Amino acid sequence: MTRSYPSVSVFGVPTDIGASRRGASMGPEALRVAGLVEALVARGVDARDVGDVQGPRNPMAPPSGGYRHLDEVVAWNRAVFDCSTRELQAGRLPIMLGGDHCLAIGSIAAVAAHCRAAGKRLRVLWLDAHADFNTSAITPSGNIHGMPVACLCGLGPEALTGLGGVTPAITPDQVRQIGIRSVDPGEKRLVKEYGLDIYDMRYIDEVGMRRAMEEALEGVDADTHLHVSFDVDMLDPAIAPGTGTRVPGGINYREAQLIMEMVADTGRLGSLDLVEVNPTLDKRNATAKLAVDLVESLFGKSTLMRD
Ligand code: B3U
Ligand code: MN
Ligand code: MN
Repeated sequence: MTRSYPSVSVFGVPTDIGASRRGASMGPEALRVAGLVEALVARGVDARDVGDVQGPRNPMAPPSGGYRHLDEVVAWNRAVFDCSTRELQAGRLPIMLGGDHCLAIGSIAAVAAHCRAAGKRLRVLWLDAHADFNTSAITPSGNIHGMPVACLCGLGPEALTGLGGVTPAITPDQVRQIGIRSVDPGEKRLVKEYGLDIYDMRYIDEVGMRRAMEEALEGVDADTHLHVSFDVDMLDPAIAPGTGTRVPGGINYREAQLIMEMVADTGRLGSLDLVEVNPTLDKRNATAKLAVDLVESLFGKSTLMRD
C-alpha cells in the first residue's frame, strides 16, 4: 500500500543537560551524518532540516533539591516547545533529534497542546529501557532524563509540568511504554499508582512483539495523533552501543523493525523524538545508522512488496 506522509521538519537539540554522562549533545550531528534526512527524501517524504535549537551549556553541576540543571533543562525545553509548536502549526511532522530524553517534555507538551486545539486524541508510544517516571523525591540520580513521563503527567516542578500552559500536559492513560527493563524501586511504586501501561521485556518475551504492539496500538483511529518517543536505549546494547545508560536484554533488530512497521501501518504517526544517541560511546556511528534504518521503516519501508 502506498501511503503519503505529511511534510517533515527535522530539528536538532544538541544538549546532554538532563543526563550525568556527557555526549548525547552530539546526537543530532551523528544522526545527520548517518543520513536521516536523505533517507526520508529517498522515500518520497518532503523532509527538511530546520537546524538546531539553542540553549545553555552544560555546567556539570551536582543535583540541587533533587534536580540536576533544572534551570537549564527548562530553557532547553522551552526552545523545543517553541520549535515543535511552530512546525506542528505549519502542518508539518516534527522530528526532534536529541539530545537526552528530558527534551521530550517540551516536545510532547507541544504535541499535547496541538492535539487539544485540533480536537485530536493523543497516544504516546514511549520506546525505552526505562520508565522515566522519577520525581525529585525518589530519583537515584537527580537526572531529569529519568523524569519526563512524570513531568508530563503533572509530577514535577511547575516550570516543567506547566510548560505548555495546561497541567498535566497528558494523562497516564495516553501513554504506552515498550521495552522497559530498568525501573527504580520508588519509581516502580509510582508507575503502579498512576496505572502506566507498560509492556516490559518479560511481557514481550511471553506474548511476543506482535501482540504487545497490537495491544499498545489498540484504539488508535483516524482522529488519533500518534507520538513516538524513541530512546535508543530500548534496543539491545549489542546492536546499539552508542547510548549513555545501556541495559542488557533489550529489543532485538527484528522486534524493533516490527514496532516501526506496525506504527507505519496505522498511518497515524504525527511526531517523533529520536533521543539518547551518544556518539562518544558508539562504534563507527552504528547506533545512529540503526536509528536511521528504523526511521525508514517508521515511514513505510518494508522488506517485501507491501509498500
Ligand atoms: N532511572 C534512572 C536511570 C535512567 C533513566 N533514564 C535514563 N537513565 N536514561 C534515573 O537516573 O532516573
Ligand atoms: Mn528515556
Ligand atoms: Mn532510557
